Amino acid sequence: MRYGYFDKKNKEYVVTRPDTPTPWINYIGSGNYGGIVSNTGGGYSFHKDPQNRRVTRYRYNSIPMDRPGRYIYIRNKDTGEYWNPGYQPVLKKIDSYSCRHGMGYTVLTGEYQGVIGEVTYFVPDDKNFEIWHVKLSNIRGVAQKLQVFAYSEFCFWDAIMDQQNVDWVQQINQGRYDDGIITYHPHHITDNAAFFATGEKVSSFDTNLETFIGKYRSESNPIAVEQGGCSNSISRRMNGVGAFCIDADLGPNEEREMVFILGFAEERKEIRQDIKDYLSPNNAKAALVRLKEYWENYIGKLCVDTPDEEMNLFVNVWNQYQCKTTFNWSRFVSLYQLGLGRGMGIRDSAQDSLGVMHTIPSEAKELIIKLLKCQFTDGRAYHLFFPLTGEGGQGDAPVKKYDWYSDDHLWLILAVNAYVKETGDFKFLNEPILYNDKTTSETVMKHLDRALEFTYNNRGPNNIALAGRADWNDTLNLDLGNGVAESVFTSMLFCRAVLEMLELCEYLKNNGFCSEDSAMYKEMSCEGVEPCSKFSDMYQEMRNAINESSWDGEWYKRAFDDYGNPLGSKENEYGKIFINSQSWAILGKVADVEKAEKCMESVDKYLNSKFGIVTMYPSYPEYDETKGGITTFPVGTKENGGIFLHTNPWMMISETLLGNGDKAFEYYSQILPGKRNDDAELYEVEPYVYCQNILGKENPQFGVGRNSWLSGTAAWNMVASSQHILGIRANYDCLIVEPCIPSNWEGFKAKRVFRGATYNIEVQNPNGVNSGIAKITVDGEEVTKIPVFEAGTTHTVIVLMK
Ligand code: IFM
Repeated sequence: MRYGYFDKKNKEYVVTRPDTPTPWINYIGSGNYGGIVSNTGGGYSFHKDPQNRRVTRYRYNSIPMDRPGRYIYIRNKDTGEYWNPGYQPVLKKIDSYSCRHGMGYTVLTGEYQGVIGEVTYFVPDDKNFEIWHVKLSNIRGVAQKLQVFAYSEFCFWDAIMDQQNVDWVQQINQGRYDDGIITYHPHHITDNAAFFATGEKVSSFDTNLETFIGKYRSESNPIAVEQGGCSNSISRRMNGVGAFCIDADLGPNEEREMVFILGFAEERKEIRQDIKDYLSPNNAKAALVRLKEYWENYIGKLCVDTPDEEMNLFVNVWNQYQCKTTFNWSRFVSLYQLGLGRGMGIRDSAQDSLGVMHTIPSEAKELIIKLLKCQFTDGRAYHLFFPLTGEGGQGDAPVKKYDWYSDDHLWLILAVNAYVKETGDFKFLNEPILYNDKTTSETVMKHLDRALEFTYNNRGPNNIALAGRADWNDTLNLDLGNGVAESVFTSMLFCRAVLEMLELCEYLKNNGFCSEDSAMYKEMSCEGVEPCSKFSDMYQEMRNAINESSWDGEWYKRAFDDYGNPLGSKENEYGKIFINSQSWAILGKVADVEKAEKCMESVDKYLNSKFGIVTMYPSYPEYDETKGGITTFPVGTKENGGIFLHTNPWMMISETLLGNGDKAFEYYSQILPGKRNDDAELYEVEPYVYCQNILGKENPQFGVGRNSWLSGTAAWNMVASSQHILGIRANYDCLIVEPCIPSNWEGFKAKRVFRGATYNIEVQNPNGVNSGIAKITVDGEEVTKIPVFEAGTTHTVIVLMK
């Protein structure tokens, strides 16, 4: 069954019935103030940090699900009937309903008894507040006496404390009202406040939740709405609400617009001044136009026209949009990750930066700097950090012998290299950055060097990387205290990272960047050993060690446990084969061609399924402490044999590196969320963004998706599709176009903005090949390399495949 459709022209997903199998959400805001809005108006808001600056509440794990939210109630004064444009929370069957999720905004529209209510939620101009623009239309030829109630339930800013220390929180919360502005703050805080405001004439208001709803009622039937007015309550204890009642009588066919503003103020005396330009409906609408322009510009750096409509839709709009959201919020705050405790993941954010590099590289750089500051002086890194304070943390995996994850620091190399290739900003490599001890500072390049050294210095009995608490797979917890468990995946990631360092150093050396007085050069050469040979030796050594210890005949093993036993081997009863040690054998250039092809065949044979490639097979049936978290999941779930989508683009890239464009595209296509639009009853999650996991082929609920939005799937699918299938990627001194496409494509077109210049690219595939280039012309001249052009210029690139 379908619950909606893509409106391609307006770049919106339109939900056409409110009872979606899970809340289908959107994000508003740009990474500072913002929040989540579901297709029925459910969700919550926060300022910079969902743990420490929560603005409104949300009840997870609760039925009725998806409450509370940003609610507009429309009440008919004559009949006393009331309803919501978004259906929740009153659940009145309305005459029509739609939810339009666009980039950075959501519009809920409902119609009931001749009144159309429309509410648009968005954050204007990256401010610390959000606008709810409400439009009421009386489409009947008779006057209607109406009231609008606007409602949001405040949260104590520390969202953990809000649930844990009710005794304290409920004694100190204070709600106040002053001429259209409700403020909410703890008693002892004199500057900050959360607020809810309107420019309309307020008939009545409430700041106390119990008064607005009634102690034994719910958001479905608040006493204030039922009675047709609020009580002007001032909350001196208990729970807070921002609630307004506005009279909105409409003549025949008359319309009325109004604006509500919900936000967080660092200085509460400045709220009125801060919001004054946004309170009028016209100004609010103008801000929405600016927001749409921002997003057009954001996605406009890459635009493709391929024979596959779904690919176009995702590369051009939805995948790019999702990448910005993962870039903003890592794995911190969604309807599945609660914005509590977890913070921004170091490995996650480093990977997320890859998905936005082509469009906002300077913001990516800022994030990368924060990540480098999370590194210890020995090269490893915190597992996560909190955006408000920049403080780091170590995550949840059990600590036995080691307290570090084996992979976090290595991803930084991929992120920095991608940044330099996109921008040509080599100076960045020489910038000093503090370590997390806040006193030692070294260049970016040295930070990366130290990351490699950490893994190199922490190898186990097979001379490959120790596993630590876990690697990319948070749930593979092999360290039991012996300290010998090893990760084949991390070893392969190390190979990839060291090759990227080598590539970078060779470029620097050959292009005069490594002068004797360059700080980074001096810092990196170790006891007189020149960096390029150092990295080349490190790579060879690790590659040999992996091949000697971990080749299993048809695929690579995944790890060795703390007793030295392999995981991901044909000698195992369960967990015989894992996906990541096959794809990364290719990404890390560990496998020779013969082994690489065997790995790919084995993945296709044992792991692939119609909804995507599972992480491993067969799944572990029971808990096993030698493997840890992975065996806490039932068979076919998440890391235990589920389709953990983040891993699938690594397979796509691997196939392209072997020249298999048909297979790469098959893997790409089979997990495109849009392809599940007509199958939403089974899939359950939003068809416009990737989810993190789909229950795998061994699970009785095979095909059900979960944990939508915040997943490395977004960035890596962006990389796989645009940089490897379509083959358009940045390099230090040129743009590369090296497609690996389905053989039945006659070609494709693309526009790519690179360092400010626009490249209009046409790829021609007259002989129906997957890969291989016969000729490239730029502005009519044959070239071997597509040059960097002056910003502001436009160029035509024609790539003729063999
Ligand atoms: O790699 C991790 C990620 O950091 C958080 N979510 C789960 C992934 C796989 O375990």
